[in-house]
Amino acid sequence: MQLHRRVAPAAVQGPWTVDAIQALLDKPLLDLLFEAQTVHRQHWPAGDIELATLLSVKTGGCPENCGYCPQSAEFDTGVKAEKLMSVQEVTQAAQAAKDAGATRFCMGAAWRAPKDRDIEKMSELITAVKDLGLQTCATLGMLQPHQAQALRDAGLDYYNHNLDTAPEYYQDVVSTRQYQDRLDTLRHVRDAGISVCCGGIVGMGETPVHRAGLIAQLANLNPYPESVPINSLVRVPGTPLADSEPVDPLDFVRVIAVARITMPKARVRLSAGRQQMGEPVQAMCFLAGANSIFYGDKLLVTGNPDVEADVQLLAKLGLQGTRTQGDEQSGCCD
Ligand code: SAM
Ligand code: DTB
Ligand code: SF4
Repeated sequence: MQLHRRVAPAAVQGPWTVDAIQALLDKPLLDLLFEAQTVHRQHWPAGDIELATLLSVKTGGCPENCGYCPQSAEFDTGVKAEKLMSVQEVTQAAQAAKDAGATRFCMGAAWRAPKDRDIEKMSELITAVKDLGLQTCATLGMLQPHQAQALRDAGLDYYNHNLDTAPEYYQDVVSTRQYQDRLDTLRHVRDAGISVCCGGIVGMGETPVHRAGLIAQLANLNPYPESVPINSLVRVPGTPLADSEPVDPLDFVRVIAVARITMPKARVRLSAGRQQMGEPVQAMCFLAGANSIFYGDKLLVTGNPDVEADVQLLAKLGLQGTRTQGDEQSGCCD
């Protein structure tokens, strides 16, 4: 007969080996959830959730070939290339997001790497959104150091640039750039004094070791990201990954839990894929330590639960949109 024993949370510190992360992923699920929730409550107020709204400000026609992405010009997904949105259009969307309760507004552009004139136009958008009293985030592809500095000067709070998977699986997913390109941009963003939003995707045919490898990369960034979006692949017809095996929801929950344990002060965001998840799985993700969601009827080009459904879900779970300006309450990433 097995004796009952107390499950103490592991000491939370890096650097993390892939093996140590794999061992966390392999724990009995309820032990893992208990540990993640314990770490969560040591670092974050219970019941607090960040609501971040996304807007695709420049859609489609991207020259990269990321196998998951409906916006690549290489794949026939029905997404049409559009021009960069105007300041007025973006401000209107940002004000609506704020009125609905969002505190962070993230602007996405389907670029491989913006040109300097794109940075100038993005700077106008960022300043306009910041002036509404929202936290600003942008995801525009690879940046050079002077471009990161210009975005910071315009008022950019966060830059989203995902590592997406483990280094050894990356070339199976995208061949038009290298993992090191991603790491270089993350360094430029950090050096410019912009907070880092960096995560990945689960469900692209990766193995559990690749999942551990992704978390190790994220947790060993020094410092680790202030925001960690964990996406469940949205399988878009026409993309090379459209027929990927759907991820077991409990395995997705495990990834959230391990992100929470290894990056205790990060906002761990339950990101793409919520529409396919259902309320019980989302509730388990929050139990595992997720404390942020994308909030609004659309992600970039695919759907997201509508605002009414999310308001109801949060009420059922006793979660409240954060009223603070973000992560400063806990002083992220010692
Ligand atoms: N073009 C920029 C780049 O790739 O860095 C920014 C936009 S890109 C759409 C931002 C992130 O969205 C990707 O890194 C990926 O993690 C996520 N993403 C894109 N398509 C997705 C999908 N079908 N399912 C889940 N996440 C996705
Ligand atoms: C992130 O990690 N997920 C968001 C955001 N950062 C930019 C994007 C999800 C995209 C899902 C598919 C789409 O709508 O294009
Ligand atoms: Fe382009 Fe970004 Fe989509 Fe890759 S993920 S194809 S870089 S928009």
